[in-house]
This record gives sequence, structure tokens and C-alpha cells, in this order.
Amino acid sequence: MESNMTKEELRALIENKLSRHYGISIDEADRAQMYKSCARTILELLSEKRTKFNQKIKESQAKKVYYLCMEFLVGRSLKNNLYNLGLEDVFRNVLKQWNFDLEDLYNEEPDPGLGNGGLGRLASCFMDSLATLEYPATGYSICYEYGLFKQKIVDGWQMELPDIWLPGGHVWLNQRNDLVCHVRFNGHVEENWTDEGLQIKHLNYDEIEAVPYDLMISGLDSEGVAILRLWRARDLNNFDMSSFASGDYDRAMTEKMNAEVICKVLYPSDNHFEGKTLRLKQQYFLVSATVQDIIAEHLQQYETLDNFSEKVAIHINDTHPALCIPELMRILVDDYHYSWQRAYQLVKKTVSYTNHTVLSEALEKWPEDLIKGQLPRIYGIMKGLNESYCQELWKRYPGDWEKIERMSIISHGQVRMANLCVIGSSHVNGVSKLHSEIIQKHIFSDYYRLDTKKFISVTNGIAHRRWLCQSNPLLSQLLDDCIGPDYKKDASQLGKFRNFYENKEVLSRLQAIKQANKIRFSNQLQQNGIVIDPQSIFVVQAKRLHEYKRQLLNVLKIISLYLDLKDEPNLSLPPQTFLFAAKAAPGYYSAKEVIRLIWNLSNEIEKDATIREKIRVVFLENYDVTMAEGLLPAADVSEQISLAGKEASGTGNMKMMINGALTIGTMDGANVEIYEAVGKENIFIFGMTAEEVENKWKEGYAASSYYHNNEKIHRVVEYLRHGFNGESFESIYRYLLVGDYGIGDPYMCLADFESYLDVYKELLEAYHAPFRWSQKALINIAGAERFAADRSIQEYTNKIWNIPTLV
Ligand code: 26W
Repeated sequence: MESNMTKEELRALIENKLSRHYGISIDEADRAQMYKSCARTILELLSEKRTKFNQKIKESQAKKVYYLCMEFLVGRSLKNNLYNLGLEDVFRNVLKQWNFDLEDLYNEEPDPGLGNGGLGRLASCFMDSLATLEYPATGYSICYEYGLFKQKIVDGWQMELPDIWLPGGHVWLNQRNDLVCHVRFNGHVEENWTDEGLQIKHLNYDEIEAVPYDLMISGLDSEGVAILRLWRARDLNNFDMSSFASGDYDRAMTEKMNAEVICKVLYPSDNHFEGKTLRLKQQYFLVSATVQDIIAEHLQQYETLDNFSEKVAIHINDTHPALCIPELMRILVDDYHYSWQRAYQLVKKTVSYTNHTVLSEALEKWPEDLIKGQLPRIYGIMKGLNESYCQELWKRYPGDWEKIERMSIISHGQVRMANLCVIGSSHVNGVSKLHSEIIQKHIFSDYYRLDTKKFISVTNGIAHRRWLCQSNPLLSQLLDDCIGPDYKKDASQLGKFRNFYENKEVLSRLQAIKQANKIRFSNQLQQNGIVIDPQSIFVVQAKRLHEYKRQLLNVLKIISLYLDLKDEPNLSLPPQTFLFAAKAAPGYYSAKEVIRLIWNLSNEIEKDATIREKIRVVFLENYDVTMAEGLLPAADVSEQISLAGKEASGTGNMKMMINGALTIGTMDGANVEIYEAVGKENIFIFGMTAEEVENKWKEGYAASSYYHNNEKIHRVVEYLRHGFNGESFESIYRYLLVGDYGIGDPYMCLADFESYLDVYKELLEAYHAPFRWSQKALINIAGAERFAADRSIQEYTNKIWNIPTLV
């Protein structure tokens, strides 16, 4: 939607910001000042819009959704807001007259890395949809001072540098001193029976301030503005004046720093639970401040909490904010004197939970003593919840101690957060059909049998406005020309693109667009001294580095092709560029080893002038949202090759699909639904199914049998064993064949290798027929209609949050 703002109006607004904040006029402004002045101009417009939207919500008394997540990977804001407000053209024109390029200003903005990967990016895509669909929504998270580390590769080894995003990112944050609240840690709990019943007091606690910073997210062509509220810890009181006065400055400062360290840095491990005290503090800090904030807002409007669950939906994104369940209990029982039973009912009706992973090492289990020490009152409440739940179970399953133990919240000195979430929620959902089936059948099977209706499935989706319209303007234009612009707000319209399946002009435009995006990305890389051939096939695997995602399997395939070419240099192969982008958790040694392997393979191939014409490997440093926006529209092939049953959904698969890449993948996560959407002709599926993987485990898996019995596997593994580029890869060789349990790699790379290679060869064949390939791409773009976050959000509002669609 085009806005009707005139150039004159915009000029005046920007000039006003330059003058107010810097005391300068246009001709004195540098890029950074201009970027911030544009940002402030947008904030002003968003605030006005938000005020109107708030008014409308208040009048309608609509139910509100509060989305809690330890991570939001928001990406840059300037472009997103300009696009959604329909202001890109007028800004571009005005800036041009002042000799500023809008693209340059976009690049002034740091990309806030307030998340690790899939979880945090999904949360941000959902905020975009909530705003566009005009639901009253607030996301809650922590304002980490340092986001996810910046990755640097030094001689193949990943190094981590701090992500300092606030100097450039702060401009988007609105500090709300009017909404500061207090969070209490440590101390002890005293219980006294009085005439009014049991009085519970939390004494000798340490208290810190939680200061909210709001980030506004505009919807497209809508009145909606969503708020992402980020909490920062502030310690105003704990300054030890007597130490300071007596000259002990260090001592005066330490306590203050200890408290503020809570929101210093995002934990960089994805899918791996570490059990650190500081992380527990972060979690409680987030939920305590958030629940207090939600309650205050509710009371201001309704003056009672009796209707809380009718007007409020609190969603916990994975188990990390699970402590909001006992925190809400605490406030209802201790501060508002609800009975335990009534409070529990309100909590269960208000809270819902999404599970995002089945990996056992990702499941959060906190030591009981740690929670008891850090959060004594919360601990007491969790014990209470556990006891009453076990009593209920005892009535239902008398004598079945084993089952009751499995389903309890606290057992063997550990507090199991996933169990707490299931017990304290109205609904539990998985993030793809397959994943939801797996959680019902495995990790939550006891609960599923007890209450089948509690469990549902909502397949993930992506913000197609960001991942198609903004990052691929050429494709967006083609779609406008073919099916009209309505798909921007209603992604189901994308399906109409199928009508152009036989249209040669559209298909050749599609091809030209992919080519242009590949050139655009190659040029971007060239600025960093990396040269790739935009005429080659771009084969992209971009995601966190994890064993289950099997970047290693991709490497084994490339080695196999490389060895083929070494044997037969004239082998007819279309030129291919294998692009890897991945951060490894800093302490994840084997993941870092895989990066080292990729980096060295890349160098080894570069040495051979003839081979590097045909295959080239590039490791892209420091993958983030901004890089993804350039890379994903340039992908020809999307690698989604996790071991079936392990990837909950995947969302990169959807982002590449909507940009016309073809998927080579296993029947895992949302790949299964991509397969259903496009049909077997338009996707390259290989490997074991989740069920076959399960059976293989039961049969007994031994990687070495593949090594001994399969010539191609043997050759590739031997190559690894001997090392190359002057480096040894003995550890990876051992990982593949021996592993921790003597049976080899638990993610079964070798078991899927042969079928992967076969299907990859089919893919190369298919690439030889460009017209057919374009048809397949077209079917993928059209088939992406069902992978929009808007559709996911409609399912959440209908099936989980019970919020009627606003009219
Ligand atoms: C406690 C450490 C930790 C940190 C992050 C455990 C688990 C996580 C996340 C839940 C992991 C994650 O991001 N999962 C991904 O979620 C995406 C959104 O639903 C899915 O698309 C991915 O398949 C899933 O891996």
C-alpha cells in the first residue's frame, strides 16, 4: 500500500529530527545521522498509529495475546517498517535529492542478534503477522546487551566476537520508565498461620529493577502495530554508599554489576541445555517482569482478575519461559489472595505452550536445589503444583508409580520444565504434522493418553512480506503482474501462480529473476573478496551447525563429487557452488570441527584450476538475518537433510521454497508438508523415513557396515581419514565410524549417504532442462501459500488462544 505522504511533508519531518537531535541541517548530516533521523521519523508515525490502534483495542475489549520467548531474531527494522507502511518510494526519492542512497542507510543499521536461530526467527515472523492481522499482541523478551556472537573464521576455526548492536539499534527502542517493575531473587520463605489463613512471606530477597524497552512492529496495509517489549536489568538501590564513601570504589560497584549482568548476553547454545545459574536468572527475570506487566495492564482496564483468562492469552515459546506458570500462581495466590484451586484454573486456562525440539539434550531439567536457592517462593509453588498433580494422577492410575513418576514435575532432584509446561497449559502444540505426531507418541505420550484434546499441531510459517516481498522485489513484481498484489496480505493467493505453469514468458522471467538474484548476491560477496560464479548452480545449506542437521552429510557428498572429478577431470558436471552458512555454539567442539572441514575442503578444491571451475565450496562467515535476505533468494537448491524425526519443522526450507529454490531433503519436519504441497515431481526426497530410522535403531545400527560394504562410502571416508590441505580429520573419521558408543555417528549419515547421492544426481539431471526446472520452481512458489506465518497465526488464534478474528 502506498502511503499518501508527500515529499514536502517527509522532508520537514526528517529536517526536524536532524535539528532536534543534532542541531544540524541537511547538508551537514552524515549517513549515521541520516539513518537515525529516518528511524525517528518512522517511530513518530508508528507511535501515532499505535495510539489509534490501542484506542480501538480498548473499546473492543478484545482478548490480548502475550508471546513470551527468550529469543526474538528481529532483523533490521528500517526496511521492514518502510515497506509495511508503504513509505519506501517517498523516502527513496527525498533521500536521493539529498544525495543519500536508501540502501546505504539500510546498511547503517545493525542486525540485532537477539536469538540463535529457528525459535527466535519464528517469534519475529509471528509478530509481523500479528501486527498485519490486527491482533492486539505484545512479544516479551530480554534486551540482551550483546546478541548472538559475531563469527569469524581464522584458519578454519570459528572464533566468537561480541555483537555490539545497541549503539546503532537503540534508536528503535523506547524506554518506558513508567512501567518499571521489580524482580526478587534469593532469600527465604516464611509461612505463618494467622486468622486470615496461611500467610506466606518472602524475606531477605535481592531485588532488581526490570526496565522495559519497546520496539514497534508495523503491519502491512493494516491499522495494527505490535509491540516487542524487551526487559533490561537495572540496579539503582544496591550501590554500597558506605564502601564508596570510605574509598572502596571497587566494592561499591561489584554488587551493582552482578545484578545487571542478567541481561548482558544471549546464551549461544541452540538445542543444548546447560543448566547455568545465570540462565535461570534470565528466565525468571523475563517471566516475573512480564507477568507483573500483563497483570497491571489487565487491572488498569478491568479492575479485576476474575476475567483474566477470558481477556488474556499467554504463550510460552518452548520451555524457556515456563516459570511464568508458577509466577502467575504466586501473584494470584500471594498478592491477590485467590485460592490455590482457583488460581490453578486461571493459569491453566490462560497459558499455552509450543514445543520446538525433541532432542533429549535440549530438554530443560533444573537441579531442584538451584531453584530452591535462587527462587524459594517459586520452588514452593512448583512443589505444591507437583503434589496436587501427583495426587490427581494417583486417583487416575492407582498404584502405577512408574507412570506417576514419569509425569511428575519434580523427580530425582530435578525440575522438568517440559512437564511443568504441559501440566500448566491449556494446549500444547508441535510445529509440523510429523513433529506433533512424534511428541504425542514419544515425549508426551502419557499426557496425550490422559488428555488427547490438549495436543494439537500448528505448522510453522514465515513472514512472506519480509522473505519474499522485501528480499526478492523482482519476484514480487512478477507475482504482482501475474496474480495481482493481494497475496501480500493473503498468502493463499499465491496458489494462483500455478495457472502460469505453461506460460513461457513467465517461466523465462522466473529464470531471469533467479539469475539476477544470484548476481546480486555474488556482487555482495565480491565486496568481501569472495568470488563465485553466478552461472553455477547455487546449492545452499544455511542453518545452525548441528550434528542432527547433517552438514557433514553434505560435505561427504561434495567429497564424492570431488573424487569423481579427480579420477576423471573431463566428467560432464554442471558448475556448482556449495554455499554453507552456519554458526556453531562456542562450546560445541564437533560442530566446530565440521566448519574446519568445510573450510579446508574449500581451500583444497581451490588449488585445482580445473576442478574449481566445476565445484566450489564457500563457507559464508557470520550468517544472520541480513545475510539470509540476500542469500536465500539466490538459492537454486535448498539442502534440508536432517535425520528424519529430528528437525521439528525447519523454516529456512520454506524461505527458499517461496523464492523458487528446489528442495533436496529427507522426510523430516515441514519437508513432509512441502512434499505434499508440491508433489514428488517438484522436490528431491531421499533417505530413511522417521519410522525407518526408529526401526534401524531397534535392529541395531553399525556405521562400519556401510563403510565396509559400500565402495563409494569407503572411498570418501578413507579420503577423510588421510586428511587433506595439510590437516587431519581423524576426529571426524572416528565420529563417523566409532562415535561415543562404538556404533558410529548417531545421526546415521552413512545410512542415508547412497540414496542422497543418487537423488542429488537426479537433481543435476533435472537442472539440465531449464524450462522444466523453472516449472518446478513455479510450483514451489505457488505451493508456499500454506507456509505463511499469517496462516500459522490464524491457527493459533482459532485453536489455541480462542481469539475471534477482528472485523
Ligand atoms: C536450552 C537450550 C535451547 C535453546 C534453544 C534448547 C532449545 C532451543 C530451541 C527451541 C531450538 C530451536 O530453535 N528449535 C527450532 O525451532 C524452529 C521453530 O519452531 C524449528 O523450525 C526448528 O526445526 C527447530 O530446530
